[in-house]
Amino acid sequence: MTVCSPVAAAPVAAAFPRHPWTLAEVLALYDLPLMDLLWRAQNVHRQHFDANAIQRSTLLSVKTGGCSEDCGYCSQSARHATDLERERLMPLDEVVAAAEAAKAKGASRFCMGAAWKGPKEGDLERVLDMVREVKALGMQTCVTLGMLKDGQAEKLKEAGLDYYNHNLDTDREFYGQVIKSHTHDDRLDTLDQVREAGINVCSGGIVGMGESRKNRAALLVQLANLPQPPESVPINNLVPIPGTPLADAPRLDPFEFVRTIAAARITMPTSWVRLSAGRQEMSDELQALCFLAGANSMFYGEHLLTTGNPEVDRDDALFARLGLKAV
Ligand code: SAM
Ligand code: DTB
Ligand code: SF4
Repeated sequence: MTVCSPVAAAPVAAAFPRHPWTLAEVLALYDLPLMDLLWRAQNVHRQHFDANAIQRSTLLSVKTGGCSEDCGYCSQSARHATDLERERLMPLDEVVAAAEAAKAKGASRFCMGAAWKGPKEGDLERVLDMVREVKALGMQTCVTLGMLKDGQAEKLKEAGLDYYNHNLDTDREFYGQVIKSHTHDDRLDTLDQVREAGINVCSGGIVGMGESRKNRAALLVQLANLPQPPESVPINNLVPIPGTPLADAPRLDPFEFVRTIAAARITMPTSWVRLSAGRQEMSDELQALCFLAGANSMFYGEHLLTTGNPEVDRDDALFARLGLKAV
C-alpha cells in the first residue's frame, strides 16, 4: 500500500519556490487538480501552524458611510446610492463596551474600521484613544482608516496598535476598473508607512468582482513578493451591495474561492490567512474546505462593517463540529 507522506510532496514543492513568486507559478497552483492543491496547501499549513487553531477578530465600524472614495464594491462610498445611514465617529465609551463584549465572547483581536479616504489629525487623536483603551483590555488591536499621511503610522504604533489593515484589494491591472479616486500605488505607499513604523501589516483583497483568475493570481504574487509578506491576509468574497456598481457582479465559483485561499496559504506560508467577508453566505461545508485550504483566521461576531456575519452560536457550533480551537 502506498502511504501519502510529506516526502511525496517534495518534487512538487521543489517546482514551486517560496520567494519571489512568478505569475506563472501561481497560475500553475490554480491549475492543479483541487485535491492536489488542497493537499499541498495543507502540508504547507502544517509546517507553520496548528491546523486546528483559528484566530478570531471582531470588527466594529467606528465611523460609517459618507466616504469620499469611489470603490465599486463598497456600501460606504458617498458616490453610490446605497441605503446606508451615515454615522459619525463613535464615542470612546461605546467602542470600549463593544471591545469588552467581543473579548467576553472569545475574540482575541478587535478591529476598528472607519470609512475615510484617510484620517484627519483630530480624528486620528480620537482613534489613538480607542487603540489605547482596547489594548488596555488585553486584546490585540487593529484599525483600518484608509491612507495614512507621514507621521500617522508612528502615532498609531506609539498608542499600541498591533495591526493596520489596508488591502491591495485587487491586481494592479484590474484596480482602475473598480476604483478611480485613488491608485494602487497609493495603497502600496500606506503599506510601506505601516511597515516602516513597525506595525504588523494586514493586507489582502476581494475576489468575485468580475476579475479574471490571472488577476487573482497577480494579486497574490504582489502580496507574497512584498519586501516582507503581510502578517495577516484577508481574502474577502464580494458581498454584493445594491446601489453599488458591483451589485450584479457574477458570483464566483466557490471552488475558485477555495483555490484562492489555498494559493494564498502556499505563497505566504507563515501569514495568517483570513476567511473574511462573504462567510455568512457560505455553507459550513464550504467553510471547512476553506480551513482545509489553509485559512486560519476569521471575523467573529454578527457584523462585519455594514453587512452581516454568521451568528456567534453558529460559529461556536461549527468549531465544536470540526474540533477547532480559537486562538
Ligand atoms: N476605508 C478603509 C479602506 O478602504 O482601507 C477601510 C474600510 S474598507 C471598507 C476595508 C475593506 O473592506 C476594503 O478594502 C475591502 O477589501 C473590504 N470590503 C468593503 N466592502 C466589501 C464588500 N462589499 N464585499 C467584500 N469586501 C468588502
Ligand atoms: C477586510 O479585509 N475585510 C473587513 C476588514 N478587512 C475591515 C471588512 C469587510 C467588509 C464587508 C462589507 C461590509 O460589511 O461593509
Ligand atoms: Fe471608502 Fe474604504 Fe469604502 Fe473605499 S473601501 S469607499 S476607501 S470605506
